[in-house]
Amino acid sequence: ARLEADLRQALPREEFHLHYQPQVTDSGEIRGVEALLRWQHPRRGAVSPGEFIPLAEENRLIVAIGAWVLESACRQLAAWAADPARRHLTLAVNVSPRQFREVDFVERVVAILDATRAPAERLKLEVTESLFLEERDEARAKMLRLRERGVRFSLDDFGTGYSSLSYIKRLPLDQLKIDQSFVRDLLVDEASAAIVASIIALARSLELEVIAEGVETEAQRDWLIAHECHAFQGYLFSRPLPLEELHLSKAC
Ligand code: G
Ligand code: G
Ligand code: MN
Ligand code: NA
Repeated sequence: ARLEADLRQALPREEFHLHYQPQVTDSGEIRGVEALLRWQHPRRGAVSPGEFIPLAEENRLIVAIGAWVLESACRQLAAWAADPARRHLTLAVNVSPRQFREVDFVERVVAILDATRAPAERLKLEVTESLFLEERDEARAKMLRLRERGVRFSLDDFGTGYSSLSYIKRLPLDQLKIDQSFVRDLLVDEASAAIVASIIALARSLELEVIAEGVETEAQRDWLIAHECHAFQGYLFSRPLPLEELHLSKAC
């Protein structure tokens, strides 16, 4: 309850900030970054989003927090668009189901794109399979409207949910993001390796991009390359970092 009261104050007190984690290719080229929310609590210090996002979802604070994240990210995207060394970068933003299901979610995103003049085609919204457990046709309709405006979609934590493959085929997705739990166990667990290989094959057959998250070792990266996954995110390349510490222009 205490944490919840503090969370209500966090936006007006400007205690949130974003970290950014690079998304790289085989050759080490940075294609984009994922924005990850951080809360610097005045007494507790850094509180993990794994702890406060579920709380924010329960009490709907996620709607205001999510709008702040989107607006901050889009401002960054607009700044990069004006910089020849960075204008190619995509920016991935996590959107929680609760936030996405708001009736005016599409209008909010469009208003933020208009206000910040961020290039919509470089904005990638990360949604999870849980979004499609209920009201899936509404969710799909919203995705289609945003896609018309140029926004891209990535299916985050893929493989951990229950989405039916026939439904996924009907969604306007651009990318599948292989969940880090499978990547972690790739070399020690045959079932995880088989799941990762299937996701890569599924992405190819649906003509979607595929990215592996949570890549921590060269051996994991090499296995992924051998199985035709060529985009990665993880500690092997970089931790999520504050903007000032990101080195976006050079390969890592
Ligand atoms: O960055 P970290 O690994 O601690 O993130 C933990 C969880 O919080 C992840 O599931 C991540 O998707 C989620 N998360 C991080 N930033 C955001 C955000 O801006 N919005 C939402 N909805 N979830 C986020
Ligand atoms: O759910 P989502 O995929 O948005 O969450 C991403 C989370 O994974 C972030 O909290 C981020 O800090 C974390 N993360 C990023 N790279 C790695 C990694 O290589 N290993 C581990 N264990 N976590 C990672
Ligand atoms: Mn994510
Ligand atoms: Na994920």
